[in-house]
Amino acid sequence: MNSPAPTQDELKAQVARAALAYVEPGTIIGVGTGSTVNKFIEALATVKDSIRGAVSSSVASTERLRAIGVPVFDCNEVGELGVYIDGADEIDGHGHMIKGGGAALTREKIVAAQSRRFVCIADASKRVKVLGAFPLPVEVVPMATARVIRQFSEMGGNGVVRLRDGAPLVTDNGQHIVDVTGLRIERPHDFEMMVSQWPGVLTVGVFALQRAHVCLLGTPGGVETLT
Ligand code: ABF
Repeated sequence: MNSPAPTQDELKAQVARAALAYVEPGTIIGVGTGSTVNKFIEALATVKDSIRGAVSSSVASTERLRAIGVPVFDCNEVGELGVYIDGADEIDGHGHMIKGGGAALTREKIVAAQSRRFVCIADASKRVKVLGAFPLPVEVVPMATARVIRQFSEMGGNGVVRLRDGAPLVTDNGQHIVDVTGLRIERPHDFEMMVSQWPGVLTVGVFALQRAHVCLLGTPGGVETLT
């Protein structure tokens, strides 16, 4: 009798373990945010003494890293990192991603930019042909949210301010998140460059400039390595 198909949680754990192969001994690694990354941090605990430490992309990941005894460094204390391990909400065939479902997109993009190789870990549900089905997160200075929402509506997008407990979510950087539905992002690089220029936009959750160089995709048939 065939074994049952792996759950999404098992697929996440699968790719999280596979990502350990990209962790170079004696180095400081970049660590992202989200449930798949949480599985990676759990797996990292088994090799934590082999690395010097980590640079984290969120308060949440910092707490988890410290809980397993991994020293956490500030971006400004370290030079270029060898590898950045992070999840995604969507990833296309070129390594372009939508990120920010976990509201950590700004620090994720900063750490990714300081890393030589971005290894994305995701279950197969994240793989898309064209970005945009997932509501695009955009981190915005609060005074600019209404204007940014109007700009997205001019391109057919529908932006709403992300709430937590009935009030606007406040990010680790003290800003708000606008989630935009109704977009079909066929030219991610151009889209990222355009929206990043809008006054009040801190970070748009399209990662094309900081695309993934390697994607470890968890599938029922095992881990697919896409480069
Ligand atoms: C994080 O990973 C976010 O940018 C992205 O939203 C999230 C994906 O979350 P999960 O791994 O929980 O699906 O880097």
